[in-house]
Amino acid sequence: GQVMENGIRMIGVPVDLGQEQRGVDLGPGALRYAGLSARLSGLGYIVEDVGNLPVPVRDVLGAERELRYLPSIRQVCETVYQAGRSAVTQGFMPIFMGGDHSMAVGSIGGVTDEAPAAVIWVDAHGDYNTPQSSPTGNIHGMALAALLGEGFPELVNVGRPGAKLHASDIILIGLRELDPEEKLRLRASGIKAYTMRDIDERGMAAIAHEALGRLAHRTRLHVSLDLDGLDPLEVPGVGTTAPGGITYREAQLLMEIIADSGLLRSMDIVEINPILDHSNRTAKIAVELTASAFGASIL
Ligand code: 6HN
Ligand code: MN
Ligand code: MN
Ligand code: MN
Repeated sequence: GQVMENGIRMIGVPVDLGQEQRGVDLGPGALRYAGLSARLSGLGYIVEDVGNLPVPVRDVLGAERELRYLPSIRQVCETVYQAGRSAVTQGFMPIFMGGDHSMAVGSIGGVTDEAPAAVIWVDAHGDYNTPQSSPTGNIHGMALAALLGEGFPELVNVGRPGAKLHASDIILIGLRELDPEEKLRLRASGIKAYTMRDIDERGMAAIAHEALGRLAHRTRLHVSLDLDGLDPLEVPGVGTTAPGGITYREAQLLMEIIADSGLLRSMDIVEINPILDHSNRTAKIAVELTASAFGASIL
């Protein structure tokens, strides 16, 4: 394939099927209107927006509702997987614009098709439920478990059979809301998670550096940024809010330290719900955080 140095490929994934609130499917538009492409090209990248991948609208999927839209989410994740795999093969750094977090099954699967990658998963939640442990049944709360080979086989086997990550490849930052069984599962998993308490006690800089150190066995990094990891007072445009989150400044610092590592190769920006937002504030903040992760500096 065509090799392009310094190329970023924006891929819209307007999926809202992994959860119940309406509006998350509008995330890709919100990020475009907040100027993501121009912000990144201003940093010197060649930016290509390939538009939105095909995603079924839930209003026409009536009978799938009782299946929690699993067949459609699987199909979307297959499409996302191939788009991610192609971007990497062609030398682009993909940015997947969600959509809810269920699409990470495809994005992280796709970017690890040729070679493994480490993942920093910024989230209030663990997204580590199985169909058995989930109190809601919402598939966006199962994405990380599926990537580790647990839960619906339809999701575990997206793109290629089996787990896409080892527990040691993934670090959670911003955790503060787990379901009871999910908590037991996460404790037993070997996944390193930095909770809000860790951030409060030790500071984001120490945690960011330690996280990167723990992922040093990999040469490529994917950041999965669930905007609900930030405090909902700062980013009101998310569906699954949990109070007491990462501040804008802490998130900026994390992204700046990630940029310094030189390892970032791909990113998800998920769970933005413009219907719940004020003046596209959440997408604007997401654009600034993405720019920082890709090397924007103040001075
Ligand atoms: N997310 N633990 C809850 C559930 O329904 O499983 C919330 C999941 C949130 C998922 O925000 O990506
Ligand atoms: Mn999430
Ligand atoms: Mn979340
Ligand atoms: Mn509001």
